[in-house]
This record gives sequence, structure tokens and C-alpha cells, in this order.
Amino acid sequence: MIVSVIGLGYIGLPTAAVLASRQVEVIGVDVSQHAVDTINKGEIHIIEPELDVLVRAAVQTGHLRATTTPEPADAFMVAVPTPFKGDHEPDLSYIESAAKAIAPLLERGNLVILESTSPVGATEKMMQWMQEVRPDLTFPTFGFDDSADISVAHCPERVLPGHIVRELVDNDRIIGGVTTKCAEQARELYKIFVKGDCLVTDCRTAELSKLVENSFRDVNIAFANELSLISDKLGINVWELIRLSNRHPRVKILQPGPGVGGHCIAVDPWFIVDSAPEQSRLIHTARLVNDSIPSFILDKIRQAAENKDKEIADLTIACLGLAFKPDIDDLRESPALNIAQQVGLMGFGRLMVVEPNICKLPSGFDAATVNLVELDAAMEKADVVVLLVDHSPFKAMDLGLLSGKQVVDTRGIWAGAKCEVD
Ligand code: SAJ
Repeated sequence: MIVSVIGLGYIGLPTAAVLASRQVEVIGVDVSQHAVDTINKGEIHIIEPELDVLVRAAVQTGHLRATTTPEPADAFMVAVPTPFKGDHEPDLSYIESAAKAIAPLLERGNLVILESTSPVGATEKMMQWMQEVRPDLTFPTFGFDDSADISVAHCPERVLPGHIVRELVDNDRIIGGVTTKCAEQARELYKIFVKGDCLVTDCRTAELSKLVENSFRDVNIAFANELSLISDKLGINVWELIRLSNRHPRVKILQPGPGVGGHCIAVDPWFIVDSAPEQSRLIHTARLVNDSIPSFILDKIRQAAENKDKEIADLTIACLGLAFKPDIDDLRESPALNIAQQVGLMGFGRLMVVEPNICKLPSGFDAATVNLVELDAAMEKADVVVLLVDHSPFKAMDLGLLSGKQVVDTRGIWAGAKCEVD
């Protein structure tokens, strides 16, 4: 069996490598020549624990190879980005390109699976795009178990960045077919590497289930973030508040932070809001609450700077962390990056950025006043320290280094937000 994985990013590459580790012949396809060349050398272009070993083995044994041009296969798995555009409307253009790129290669009996997180209806839309290119082939009709030449399903990825390799194998999977036959065919493929249950449903339910999972988390994080705003107003330490409240047997409040980042939780709820705006009031409000947090943190930073008896231009500030969550290099939709960039415009004499998982500052910073530095250097010079990401080295840091500095701890890993550590 030959499987082609379209899109070799955070989901496609681990999926391709895990399948290859089960002796399946995998052809990975990506538009980035750099990604393709890196993978063909047995290396990886992203940071994800355990992935390097898996990819190296898959390439060395000849089970995985990458290319920029799609090739025929028995099954195609599409794992491309689904960002939003305009006023938070889903942008399906990457799925459209993928569908049109594989359509000319399709043969009777092929299976096409959409893994990308998508709004309800996207799997059928992808099918339509393929049908337009291939009127000679028959495609299934939603809910009708007629026999079509091509099977189409939606199997949303649900792995947690930082734990992708383990979760790809262990998590249960939702397998949504355009028809039951499509779902069964897709299930056979996932059973090759998934140890969790493969739960069969229709493609529309599968689409919404993925969006709902991420919206559930977004709403719960918004609750924690709202507690942080309330506690700030009432002069209460939110970290202690949550720690104590969570001692109730049925309460499990998540952690506040500098906002919600990543390409999933901050994006997917909008797909629900876009398709049912009147009905998704809570989901919509949660998004607004989470998106408002960076400006609250910027106010805290301004206050911290004012507490120092110096002009802002004479102060050095350190921002610790740019990634959207701990111990990864992923800066997509990162509130930490957004906040650090805004701090760069506040007029501090110098901004020192510490991000142990990258080696070059991304764009959006003024090279004259901003540097990417090691933690020790930042701690030596900074008057104000802003902790934006709970990376392991920051958690392990000697708290004595914060002595005499103004500290804004957005993750609660030190003494709590807005404290002067003396
Ligand atoms: N966050 C908080 N407080 C918390 C937990 C998270 O502020 O208590 C923030 C994080 O700092 C980060 C953001 O939320 O900025 C998202 O992080 P995350 O770890 O909750 O989730 P992701 O985006 O890395 O992965 C999510 C996962 N979905 C769920 O847990 C329901 C993952 O399983 C999905 O596969 C992934 O989205 C995806 O690709 O959709």
C-alpha cells in the first residue's frame, strides 16, 4: 500500500513518519523545497520531541520520501493549514490547492482523507473540487451508501504539540466518512498505527467534533483568564485563588496566561461562530476575552516600568519566551510574540528577548534596540522582567536573579503576577 501525505508540517510529517515506521510506503508532499530537502536528508524542519529519530529511521529504511510534486498512491491524507481570513472566516484555499493537485492522479478505489481542522461542509467541498477536475470518476454522496470510485473521509488530527508522536498512536480517532463505506475504508488505514479506538461517524459530525474540542478548551481558558482580570481588580492573587478552588472535587480551573496562542484553539472556535453566529454566543465571547488579554498584560508592563524611578528610555526590559506554549519553537498566533513586539514599541532603552528554542529573532522587532539573548545575560541587565512562556529553563531559574527587578509573571511560575521580588 502506498500512502501520500499532503502537507509535511506539524501534523503531516509525524503522521507520515509513524505510518512509515509501520512499513507502509509513504510519499510526503510539500510545497516547500526546504522542507522536502531537509526530510530527504533524514532531518526535520520543526521542533517536536522524538520526531527526529522517527523521520531519520523512516528515510533510512526507504519507507518515507518527500517531494514537491504529488505522485499516485492508494490513499491521500491532506494535512494542510486552515487559517482564517477577513472577519474570521475560514480560509480553505490550501485544501482547494491540495484537492486540485491530487485530483489528476486519482484512480478507482483510492481513498482521500482530510485531516486538516475544517468547518462543517469542508470535506464535501474538497470532494467537489476533485470532482470538477475529474468528471470521469464518481464520488460518494453524503449519507447514501452507493458505491463510488473514490472514498472520502474526514479524520481530524487531535494531537497536542510537544506530545505529537505519542498522541498520534495512543489517542482515539474520529473517523467521519462521507458514507459508511468511506469511513470503514479510512478506519482500516488508521488501524495500522492507532492504538486508541477509531470511532466511526459521518464527516460533518467529525468536522464539528474537532471544532468543539478546541472550543471547549478555549472557553475554559477564557474562564481562567477572566478570573485573572477579576482578581487584578479586587487585589487577589489569581494563582492562589485557582489553586484553592481546584481543591473542590468537581472544580478544575485551567491556568490564566498572556492569551491563547497556536494555530488551533485561537482559530477553530471562529469556524463555529462563522457557521452559527446567533447560536454561539458563549464561544464567541470566550474568544473575545482571550484576545483581550495581551492588552491587559501590556498595561501591567507599563505599570511595572512606572514603578522604576527612571525614564522608560533608560530602562532595560527582558521578555522571556516567544512561543505559544512551553518547550516548543512554534510562534504561530503566539500572544507572547505579539506582546514582545508591542513592548518593542513602548520606548524602552533596550529589549532583551530570551527564547531558548529559536536561534534568530522573527521579523517585527527593531534590530537597533532589540536582541535575542541568553537567559543569564537578560537577568544581569534587565530592570523589568516579563515572563511570557513557562519554558523549562525559566521554571528552573534561580529566583534570586529577580531580586530588585520589576516582574510581570503572566504564567504564575514565580511569585505571581505584578510582584516586586526583593
Ligand atoms: N493555555 C492557557 N491556559 C491553560 C492551557 C493552555 O493559557 O490552562 C494556552 C497555551 O499557553 C496556548 C494555548 O492555550 O497558548 C493552546 O495550548 P494548548 O496546549 O491548550 O493546545 P494546543 O493548541 O497546543 O493543541 C490543541 C489541543 N486541543 C485540545 O486540547 C482540545 C490538541 O489536542 C489539538 O490537536 C490541537 O489543539 C489542534 O491541532 O487542534
